[in-house]
Amino acid sequence: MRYRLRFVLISVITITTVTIIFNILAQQAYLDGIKYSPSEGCTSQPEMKGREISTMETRKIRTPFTANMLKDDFTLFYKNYKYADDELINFHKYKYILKNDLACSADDLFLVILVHSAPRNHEERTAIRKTYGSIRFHSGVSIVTLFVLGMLQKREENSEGVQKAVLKESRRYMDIIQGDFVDHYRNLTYKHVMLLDWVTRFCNRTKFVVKTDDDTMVDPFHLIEFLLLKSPDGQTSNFLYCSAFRNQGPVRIRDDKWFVSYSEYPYKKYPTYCEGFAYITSTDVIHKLLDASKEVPFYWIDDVYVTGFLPHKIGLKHRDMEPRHSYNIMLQENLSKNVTSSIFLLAKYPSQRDFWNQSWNDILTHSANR
Ligand SMILES: *[C@@H]1O[C@H](CO)[C@@H](O)[C@H](O)[C@H]1NC(C)=O
Ligand SMILES: *[C@@H]1O[C@H](CO)[C@@H](O)[C@H](O)[C@H]1NC(C)=O
Ligand SMILES: *[C@@H]1O[C@H](CO)[C@@H](O)[C@H](O)[C@H]1NC(C)=O
Ligand SMILES: *[C@@H]1O[C@H](CO)[C@@H](O)[C@H](O)[C@H]1NC(C)=O
Ligand SMILES: CC(=O)N[C@H]1CO[C@H](CO)[C@@H](O)[C@@H]1O
Repeated sequence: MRYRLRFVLISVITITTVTIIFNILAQQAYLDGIKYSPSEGCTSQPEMKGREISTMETRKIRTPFTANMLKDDFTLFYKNYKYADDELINFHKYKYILKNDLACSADDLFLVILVHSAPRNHEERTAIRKTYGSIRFHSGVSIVTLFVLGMLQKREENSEGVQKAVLKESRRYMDIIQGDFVDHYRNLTYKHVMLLDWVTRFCNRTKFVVKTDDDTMVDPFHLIEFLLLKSPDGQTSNFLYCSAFRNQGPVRIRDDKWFVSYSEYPYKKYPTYCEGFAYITSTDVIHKLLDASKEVPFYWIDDVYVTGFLPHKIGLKHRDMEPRHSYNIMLQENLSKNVTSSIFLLAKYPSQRDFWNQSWNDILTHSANR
């Protein structure tokens, strides 16, 4: 009897000790993760470290680690809105270098296509202007295509020359919206929320808004017909149409460009969000998303922030792309007659970009008179 008691006692003490040591080690490993993650999160841009470390350090205090956070309870991320104190994301204090609000003055404005672009991507913008961007009117409604840019940092190569060229481009085409923040992939959420701000302030007469990237071709004929079918008078509301990602989580591979550390985002899953190449919304959704952004703390992956957290906060459901009105990869075998089944054609790689002009010709041949 006494032996058995002693055995139980020793077991309990051993287990407790092991548990305590394990916890200390785990905690230490987590803190190490925080200490080193800032530089690892942006290896390709060492000169940007300054600001990044400071955001990380505040996050360290903001999100004390508990095992609970590894679960899927991502609402905790944005429920904590006393930390929603970013001048741009939460207070919308955008300084527009280029505003071009006259672009929205058409009486029957139906659709605005807003294209994320970078200051140096002059060629991509030219290619868009020469193809789908040249279509201003179809089936009795007006369309306008504009580009959304940030600024190069002064110390970047030829930054002044590039900025001069951007200003010249804007004078000539009047289709550039530029904010004064640094154009960088870690700053895309600034660009994206600025887009919401711009539509709300300067372009709220449009019925629909499309957000896309400058490596994606839009079939404007298909797009207009599709939207007119859904809503002949354009009075649709709560419409958010995209290729929705469900049950996805952050990339945890350290060398990946999109690596997210546990201190930046301690949960396993994201809410449902849209694939980045494009989404289509009714204009009321843009206003509602902008409003929701007042209370959702900054998160650097813009698709997750704008098409994930914000819709989730206001209870807006994504409408999945329908089979004959979705997207495809810009490849030979997907072109010709097959272009008619897609609204968007993606050219992420140079080998796909080679088909840019052919895609447009195929759209003009097979889709313009559908
Ligand atoms: C993002 O923009 C801000 C404001 O311009 C800038 O201070 C910061 O360095 C930028 N971040 C990155 C990673 O470029
Ligand atoms: C557009 O702006 C006007 C004036 O600010 C406002 O009255 C109207 O409600 C806005 N439209 C929408 C759809 O929010
Ligand atoms: C359309 O796509 C199908 C399936 O990928 C392919 O077999 C066919 O050859 C394509 N048609 C044209 C005209 O390119
Ligand atoms: C694509 O077409 C435009 C004019 O429509 C032309 O200026 C450009 O050189 C063409 N690009 C290629 C790669 O053929
Ligand atoms: C819809 C369709 O046919 N998509 C095709 C585009 O091209 C790639 C590569 O050949 C195919 O895998 C897709 O199925």
